[in-house]
Amino acid sequence: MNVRLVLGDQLNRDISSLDDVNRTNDVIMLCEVAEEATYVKHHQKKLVFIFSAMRHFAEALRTDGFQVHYVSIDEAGNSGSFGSELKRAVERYKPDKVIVTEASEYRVLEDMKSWQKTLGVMVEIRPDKRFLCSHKGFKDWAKGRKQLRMEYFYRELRKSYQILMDGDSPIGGQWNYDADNKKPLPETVNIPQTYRLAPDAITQTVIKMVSERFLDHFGDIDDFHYAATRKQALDALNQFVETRLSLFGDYQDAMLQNEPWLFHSHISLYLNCGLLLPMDCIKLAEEAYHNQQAPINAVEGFIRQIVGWREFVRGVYWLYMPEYAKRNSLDAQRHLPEFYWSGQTKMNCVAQCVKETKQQAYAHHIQRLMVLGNFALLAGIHPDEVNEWYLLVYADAYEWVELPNVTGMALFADGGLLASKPYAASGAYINKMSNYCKNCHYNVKAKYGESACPFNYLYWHFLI
Ligand code: FAD
Ligand code: DLZ
Ligand code: SF4
Repeated sequence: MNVRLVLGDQLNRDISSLDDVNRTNDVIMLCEVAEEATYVKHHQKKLVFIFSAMRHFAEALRTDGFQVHYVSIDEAGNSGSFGSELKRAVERYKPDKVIVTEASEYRVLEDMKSWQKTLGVMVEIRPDKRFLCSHKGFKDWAKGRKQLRMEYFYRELRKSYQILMDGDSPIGGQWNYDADNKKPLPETVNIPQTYRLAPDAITQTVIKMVSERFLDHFGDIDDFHYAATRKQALDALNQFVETRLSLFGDYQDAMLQNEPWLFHSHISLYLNCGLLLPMDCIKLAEEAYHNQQAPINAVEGFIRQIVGWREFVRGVYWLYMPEYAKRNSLDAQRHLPEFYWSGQTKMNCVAQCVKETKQQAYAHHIQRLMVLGNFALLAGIHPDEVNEWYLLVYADAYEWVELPNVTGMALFADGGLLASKPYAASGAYINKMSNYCKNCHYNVKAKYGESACPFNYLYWHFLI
């Protein structure tokens, strides 16, 4: 018999560790462990989401007749780490083999590689098939290139998977419609609701446990409304395609006070923990284009995020780790200001983005990049402190995707491996793309003096 360990971000029946699972002989193991919950103090909503999704996944496996060994975090005897929990399971089941899918993060994969020796049983580590590009595929693509640019990588994947293609040419005649995707959002536009699901009994139990046990972690726990199963995540994806995809492109970069969700998909947390697969999203979006439900700039824009950026940042992460995590090419040395936790700042844009992050464990891309990331870049905050913040505050954050986005895209701390230039901007950009400045203590037009917008003088200081 085999013990098959499924990690909290591998919650999919097509995960390679379950490929040849045997209902009678094998045991599928999931464990909630203190080490994962606290190595950074994850947002309370993120913990509720992961533990609830893990418990729902285990229940679905049991209903399907699999033998499941589930260790909850509050179970007596829980030893607190993947390695020590596996040790207990190996002592109990005496398996021929432990089978796992490679961890998505360097830290955990390194740990996995030591298990065969420490457990004294064969540990088979299988590749993660959930991405469109394998580690080797990315390495081969990157080999010999002077610069790695997402756009060229994205085109290759579109061609090889025939996504939005008409033979060898991109549908619509252009590879990229980004120039059409930078519209500010008029305050009169009707914004559809995001997906909302009332917590069921499993989620309610988890909410209670997290609120008692992880009280000192950042974030609001009330009003939890995320999906916890694959079916629910597919419902959330469908709702996006039906109600928001058509305007996703137009308003992708827009920000509006008290409107955290806008026309984004809000599915990254599901994709990153396995409830959704990239092809689920790509197929539905392509269908929406062919059924004339959504225009090409929206569909291409959405697909580029998943086929382009998501795969590209993973490739960069695995190509350059572990050295990548130490990069600080601009020698940024300041500490992260307290207002990243409290939201107490007179800069309205920052206060709004921190408030929404605290409430939802979510902020959309431009809030993360051009407000919170931009400030950290301009103010010269040390990448370690910025990375820790991003890794713990967002429900979709795992190091493989968080680190390149922060160190590479937001902070330019990798010296240009991921992005061609720093995403540095003054208050004028934030004013163009949002209505935050209207309600701000500072004057976005002023460049110096008491009332000047801090983004303005920090921007000029940064350039100098
Ligand atoms: P949408 O805007 O609807 O985009 C659709 C999907 O495309 C997303 O669900 C996501 O899977 C993918 N995607 C879009 N942009 C990126 C990107 N740059 N990198 C990887 N995938 C992308 N994304 C994470 O999943 N986890 C993170 O920890 C994370 N940290 C970030 C930190 C910074 C500083 C920045 C600038 C971006 C970060 N992103 C991260 C990327 C992006 O902001 C989120 O994926 C997105 O906001 C999630 O919301 P959504 O599902 O509504 O995305
Ligand atoms: C994010 C997370 C958290 C908070 N807790 C657990 C856990 O208790 N058990 C588990 O299997 N996975 C958890 N995860 C997801 C893991 O951090 C993720 O699978 C690894 O980081 C992948 O490298
Ligand atoms: Fe942000 Fe400056 Fe606008 Fe205030 S004035 S909201 S600080 S960009």
